[in-house]
Amino acid sequence: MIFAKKAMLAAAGVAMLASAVVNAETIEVKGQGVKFAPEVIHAKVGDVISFRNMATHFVESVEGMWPEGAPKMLSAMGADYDYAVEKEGVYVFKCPPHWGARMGAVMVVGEPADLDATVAKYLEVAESVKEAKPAKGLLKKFKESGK
Ligand SMILES: [Cu+2]
Repeated sequence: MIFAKKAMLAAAGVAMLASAVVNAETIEVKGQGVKFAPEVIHAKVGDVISFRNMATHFVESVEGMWPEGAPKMLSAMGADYDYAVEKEGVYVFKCPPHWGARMGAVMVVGEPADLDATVAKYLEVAESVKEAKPAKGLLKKFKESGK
């Protein structure tokens, strides 16, 4: 009996996993001039962020603006790139060669309970770390977008 119950629980687990995969989406982010389109992304765990039209661009996580334990982003110059979303939270990434022109984006995964505090913390990082400064405008844009 115990074995049967375990097997049922395992089957239920597989079914849940399967439905999560079915609901997973591919979200396309394009390099457009010296911007990512879109610049504000809403995603969920299981989605894939698909970077396309990346000639002259690449993508990298912004230090200090990344959920703890989430895999970092780093693509090759000029290449398409797929990033599988594994963790809830707020992410900021950049195109390093065009970061001075603010080519980056803010991505929210799931519904983080500490969203406002995290955005406030990232804004502090943008104020204090020179390398992170271009994120300020993106985070403000994100706040204005109404989340
Ligand atoms: Cu770029």
